[in-house]
Amino acid sequence: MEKLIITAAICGAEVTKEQNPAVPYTVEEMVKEAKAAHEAGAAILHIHVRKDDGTPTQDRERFREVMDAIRKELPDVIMIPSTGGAAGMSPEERLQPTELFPEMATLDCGTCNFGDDIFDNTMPTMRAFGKRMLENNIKPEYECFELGHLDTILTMAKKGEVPGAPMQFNFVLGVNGCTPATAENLAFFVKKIPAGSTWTVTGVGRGAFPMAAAAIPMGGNVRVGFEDNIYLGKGHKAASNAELVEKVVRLAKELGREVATSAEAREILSLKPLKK
Ligand code: KMH
Ligand code: ZN
Repeated sequence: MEKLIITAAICGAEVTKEQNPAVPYTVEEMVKEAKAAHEAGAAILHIHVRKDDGTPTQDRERFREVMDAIRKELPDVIMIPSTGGAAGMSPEERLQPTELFPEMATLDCGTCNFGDDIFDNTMPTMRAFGKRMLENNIKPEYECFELGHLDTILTMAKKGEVPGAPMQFNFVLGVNGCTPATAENLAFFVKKIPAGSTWTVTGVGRGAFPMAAAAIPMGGNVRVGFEDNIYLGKGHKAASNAELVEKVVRLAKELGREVATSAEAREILSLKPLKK
């Protein structure tokens, strides 16, 4: 079995310092959380950015500032900026980080409820995002919140509207209003992906560690972080993203699976070695 790739989603667009004071907003806070999460075992960082007051933004220059600052400290880490942004943002706004030519970026695979909001990903939006990623040579991480999202993106890949094999999927399970985080649902998603693909599971809220524990022996990869969950255990808030990553590393150790470095993750994901 390949080594386990752990992704840390360190700030997201929705979670706030009111919910957990350790959620990073400023560039300095982002670098500190990124560094500690990477040192704990995260080969990948999923990046959203905030203004200093916590407002989510997809501003290209804020992404540049944050990603350059992280890159300075972590020369090997894989960064996957978000093109999802926050619910309600326009497609043009959301696409800005792709102008920085990251090696990967998220591509959300369909519209869904997102708590009380609608996370809007129409077919024309997804075609535009796929076109941009083809043009800018960006490997998408295909975010699937519902089973229909997976079917949609596989059809688009067949038509050449989005980058094709080898595809990397992230099954985001447990968002309020979307597919629940159960082992049964996860297994169903995994069964549907083409051979040669790689996949990650993100369990939201209390689904975070059960989904990690399910994915590790299945050969899948795991995302954790404040974007998805702020608790280390029932009623116990994590003091950092690193604590969430450390818990996944402990689970992997108990289950006998080694954790991948960023260089190993780059190979597993068929990314080119980083130019330095
Ligand atoms: N913030 C969510 C509405 C992504 O990063 O591509 C969407 C999201 C997905 O976080
Ligand atoms: Zn995200």
